[in-house]
Amino acid sequence: MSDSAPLPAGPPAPISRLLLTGAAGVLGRLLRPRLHRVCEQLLLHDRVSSGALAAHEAEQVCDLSDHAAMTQLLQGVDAVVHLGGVSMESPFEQVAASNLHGVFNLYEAARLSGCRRIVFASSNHATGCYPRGQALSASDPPRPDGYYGVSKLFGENMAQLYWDRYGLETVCLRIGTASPTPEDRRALSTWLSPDDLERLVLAALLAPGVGCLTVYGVSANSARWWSDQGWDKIGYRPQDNAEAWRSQVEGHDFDAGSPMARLQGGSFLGLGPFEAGPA
Ligand code: NAI
Ligand code: 15L
Repeated sequence: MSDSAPLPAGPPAPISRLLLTGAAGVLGRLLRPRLHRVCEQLLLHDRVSSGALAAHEAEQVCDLSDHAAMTQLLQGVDAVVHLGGVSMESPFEQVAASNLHGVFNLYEAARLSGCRRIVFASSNHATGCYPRGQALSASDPPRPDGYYGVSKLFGENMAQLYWDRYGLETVCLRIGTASPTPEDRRALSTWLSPDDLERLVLAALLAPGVGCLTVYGVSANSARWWSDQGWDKIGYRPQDNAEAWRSQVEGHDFDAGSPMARLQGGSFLGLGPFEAGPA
């Protein structure tokens, strides 16, 4: 975070036009009905249609990698919840198109349109190569567990650049495992409940004067690895705790000693490399 950046001015609440990218995805569908109370119009974006629209909704379908379409999409947008993109470890070209070029297009379009705030869905996979159990804060050096994690760090760096140079505010959320309930042992540490996801995203959207900030996005899990650094700046107070599911899920884990069991990134450590080569 920079102290010398231009004076912050978050989006006025309610926000006139809020853009939700990745609206057709898992988290997009979850957040869509929870965002309308903070905006006058919710503009849904994805590369596929998000279905029938409510009165306060509009939609534009285009690819994040289409520079001209993204420039047009951002016209009149006050704030963005950016969920769109490749959401799991994948071959580099796929990650690059959506999460590198797509993020560049989003930030350039936001700068040109005068958009004030982006809430960027980063990921815990930015630090997925740390051992399980190691306490981390967003100030610790990154240790991405794949191209996907690297792409989220690219997004976090774009956020810092566009704050320092252009005064565009971003809250980067290093989301853990957002799901209805925790489903395995790892999620006892990484789980983010749907209600806490809503609390986190609304806090990141509406808090005044955030500048550029990166926080972990996780519920109040007793077993969580990640610090609450930055939560006070946006007023995020998680209410849920995965511990309530311990007896059902703690037996569900990867083979002991495997990278998936040893490292925080879990299953992503079992994906890739994607090109054939020497064993
Ligand atoms: P998802 O894969 O269900 O949704 C992503 C959406 O982005 C999809 O609807 C897809 O069509 C769209 N998309 C992908 N590439 C695109 C492109 N080039 N142009 C336009 N649209 C494109 O992912 P999910 O689970 O909803 O996650 C949302 C965001 O949160 C992602 O950025 C993901 O990396 C991040 N995240 C999610 C976590 C989780 O637990 N679900 C954890 C950490 C981060
Ligand atoms: C992510 O970044 C993914 O988008 C999501 O599908 C989950 O796998 C999550 O991380 C996780 O680490 O559990």
